[in-house]
Amino acid sequence: MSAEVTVFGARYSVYVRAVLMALETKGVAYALEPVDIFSPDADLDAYRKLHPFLRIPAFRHGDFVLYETAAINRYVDEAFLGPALQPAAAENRARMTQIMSMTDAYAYRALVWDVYVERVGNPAEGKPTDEALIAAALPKARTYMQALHYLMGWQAFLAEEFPTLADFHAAPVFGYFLEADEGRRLVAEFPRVAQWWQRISATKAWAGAIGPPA
Ligand SMILES: N[C@@H](CCC(=O)N[C@@H](CS)C(=O)NCC(=O)O)C(=O)O
Repeated sequence: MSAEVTVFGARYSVYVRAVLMALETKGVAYALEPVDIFSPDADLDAYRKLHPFLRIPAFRHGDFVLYETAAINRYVDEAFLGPALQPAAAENRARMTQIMSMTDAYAYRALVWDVYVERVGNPAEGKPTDEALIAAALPKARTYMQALHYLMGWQAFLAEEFPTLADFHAAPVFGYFLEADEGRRLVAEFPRVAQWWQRISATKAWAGAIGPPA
């Protein structure tokens, strides 16, 4: 199947994974154009035209170029046929947006950078771990888990009975957080959230987004 859209970025990125999960669920064929934003050797001059803030992902559909994951994923849902990725009811739709915003503002840095990178990523690269960063991040991670537990209630997914953009925003953050012992211990304290992770990580969208093992 020839690609309908292009995603610029790399599969290791939380935000690229969120977009790939949306495309996989929607059934939109994509090409992933490599941009290694963290490589000191990367020549990012051309990429700056697509994303002036030099983050990944950027996205192109025909002549239409877009950046910012929440905007890209809403566009993917609304511009293509396939299953709905946003709730129809106003309350659930607002919850979805709330969870995406919470994940950006309060979870991404604490769970991915302060816990996963410090506990797992840095040692793997022979770099030291900053225990103070981890210690300061864990209460923030707990607040995020408590909020998700409360907001999702007894639904199968975070904002609905089916996966929505909220799940695609949160799942990649969990994927990294759960690689750390602290992450596994914390999530285990919230069975509804832990069961949600079992559900979302069993989807074809998640498998497609993370791709084959490196
Ligand atoms: N607000 C952006 C955030 C994207 C983002 O922070 N991506 C990370 C990778 S997961 C990145 O490009 N980081 C590069 C940097 O911080 O220099 C979005 O929603 O797409």
